[in-house]
Amino acid sequence: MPRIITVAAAQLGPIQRAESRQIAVERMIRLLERAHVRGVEFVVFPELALTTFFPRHYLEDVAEADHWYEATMPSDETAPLFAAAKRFGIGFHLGFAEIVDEADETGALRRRRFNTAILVSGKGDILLKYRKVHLPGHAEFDPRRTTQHLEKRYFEPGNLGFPVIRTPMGGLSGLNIGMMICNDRRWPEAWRVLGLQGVELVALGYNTPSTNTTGAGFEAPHLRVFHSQLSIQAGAYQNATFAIASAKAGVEDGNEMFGHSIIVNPQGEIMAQATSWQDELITADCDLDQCTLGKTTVFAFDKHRRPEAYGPITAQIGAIAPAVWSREGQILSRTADVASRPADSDAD
Ligand code: CDT
Repeated sequence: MPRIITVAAAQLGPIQRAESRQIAVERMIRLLERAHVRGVEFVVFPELALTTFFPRHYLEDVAEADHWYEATMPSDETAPLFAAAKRFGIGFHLGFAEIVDEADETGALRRRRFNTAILVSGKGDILLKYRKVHLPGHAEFDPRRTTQHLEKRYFEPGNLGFPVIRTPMGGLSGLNIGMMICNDRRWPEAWRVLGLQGVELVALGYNTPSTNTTGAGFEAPHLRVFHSQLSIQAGAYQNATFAIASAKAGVEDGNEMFGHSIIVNPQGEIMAQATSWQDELITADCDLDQCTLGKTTVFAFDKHRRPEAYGPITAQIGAIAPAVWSREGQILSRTADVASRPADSDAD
């Protein structure tokens, strides 16, 4: 029996700062209706799908931003989305800002804020939660930037690792689904941690500006799309998994985001791609048995991985300068840390 699941990326056009969650949820329900007509069983919505990408807005007091976060899920405002998905029997991945009173690593109970995504079954059950690990941007107002990117101000790094769950979805009795959020897709470490749990389908949402907003130099917009897709295609191929990447697109609060949502197969090929900057549903039939070739041959991890050679991946953060060659054949001592960088350096 082939293991085929019909999936969709539900790209969202811009959600302006003044727009309510209710409007965003209504738009998502319209996309679910279209998904239902097309026989879709699993839908991926973008990162921070319920609001504008608010980390572009600086607020002196972080608590002033609390209205952009969700304290419960589902809430009164998001319950209609859950109800619609349940009515159609469609599972979904949803990104949102989470606020919670939770103990930290020291045991202290405090208010915490995360950039979060949940995986919801076609019956409306929350199956898995992920909190974004790689937070780009900066924590303080940066006057050099054309647009702020204050994820480090508004969120803590995720504390749930990169989880994968085996779950029924659509007509399948079990498949391995993992999650990541936006900037995570650029980090091979994130993909590999999912790969090491046998992931077959990676769900990820993103909000990526079309232009480099750091003020640090020119970056061609087409290359920013290329880098996004390069990362997703490489991650899918190197871990023999499908990936559904769903964007927020278009001009939001005066800032353009590039869309280009894609669905990728385990060979790294793009199966479907969004072509608008609006709400758009792209779909693909994913035969999960296509994961088997990569997982049992070139990326049979149990046969070929050499973790004894990968120590620096987890032992260090920044790059360390290599030993220096000399004509006398002596290896001179290592020099300074080449990763020296401003404490609050940007990523976007
Ligand atoms: N939301 C998010 O993580 N955006 C970042 C912007 C950096 S652009 C190089 C991203 O990685 O897409």
